[in-house]
Amino acid sequence: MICNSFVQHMHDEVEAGVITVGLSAVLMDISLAAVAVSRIVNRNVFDSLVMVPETVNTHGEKQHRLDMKAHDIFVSFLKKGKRCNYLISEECEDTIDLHNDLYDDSVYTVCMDPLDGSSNIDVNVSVGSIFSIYSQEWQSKAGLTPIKSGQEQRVAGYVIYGTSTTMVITFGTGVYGFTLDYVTGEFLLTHPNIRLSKSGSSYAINEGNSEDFPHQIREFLAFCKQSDFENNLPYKSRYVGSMVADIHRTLLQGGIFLYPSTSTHPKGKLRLLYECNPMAYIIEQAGGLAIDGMRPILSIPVLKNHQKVPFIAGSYNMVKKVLNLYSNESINN
Ligand code: P6P
Repeated sequence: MICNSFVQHMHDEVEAGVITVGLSAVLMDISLAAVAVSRIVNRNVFDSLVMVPETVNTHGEKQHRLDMKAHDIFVSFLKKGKRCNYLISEECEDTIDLHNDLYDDSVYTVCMDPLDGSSNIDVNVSVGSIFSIYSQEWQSKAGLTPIKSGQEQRVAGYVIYGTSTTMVITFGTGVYGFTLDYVTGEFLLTHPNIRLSKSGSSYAINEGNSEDFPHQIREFLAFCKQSDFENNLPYKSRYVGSMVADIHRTLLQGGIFLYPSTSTHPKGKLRLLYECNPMAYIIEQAGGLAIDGMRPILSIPVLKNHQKVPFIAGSYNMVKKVLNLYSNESINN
């Protein structure tokens, strides 16, 4: 079977008017950077013998050298591509200005987690890069129009560095998966139309935080664990602890992923701009739901770069059940 290449797919989307030349150029830069990151992640098993956490990121989390290396690789490719004007990265407190005057047709802002789940690298568990692209109007007087919500995303995607390197992406017309051919260095279209089943049979959550979960989440988990074989219960518990890996499994096999508020993370742990919004856009484009408990993730107002939100996403019927638990609560109060 001849698989369409990512490059060919970009040309097709530009010709179809789904994305602009500028957006396709930013995407090409991201895909080239992802090939480079894939190489250092897969080689890392040797480096990790000498790797020491050198700094902490904006959230006080130890930064492995690989976090920073991945960040630097994406910055380098986006800078050379001259199409990305602003970059919001998990690894940097402030917005990075890559502005140049070469192109003035639109202003592209990329929000990204260059290497999510990096604490799993040393134990050979899949990690990933997550990204979102916004094209904003440049108002010379007011400066860059701030991102209002995830509904403004033009493109969202992630790259999972696992047994194979796969890039999953949406432009708002469905969800596609491209797998890296290590011989040619090309991403090939391997998943032409990813659809999320309405129901699934697994749930992903860090149950170590169970005592701190909101009672709606505890109620939902009790439902998941019931012995009711006629209704496909109990569900299987599947948790990697690497968001990209947990979401990729949920997307392909169905199920639900939850990172609710806890005592250590009262607003949740996952970041809205470069983890929750892109994953929510992909999940919804594949036919699923993504909420913070009460609200669609994509509707949550963006207040700051590293804002955290509770995140519950996956198969429509399963997430809807959690939403109903929160909604009934608000009706009864
Ligand atoms: P916990 C990885 O550190 C990460 O940011 C996500 O990739 C993952 O879903 C989550 O944190 C895991 O957090 O508290 O379960 O270890």
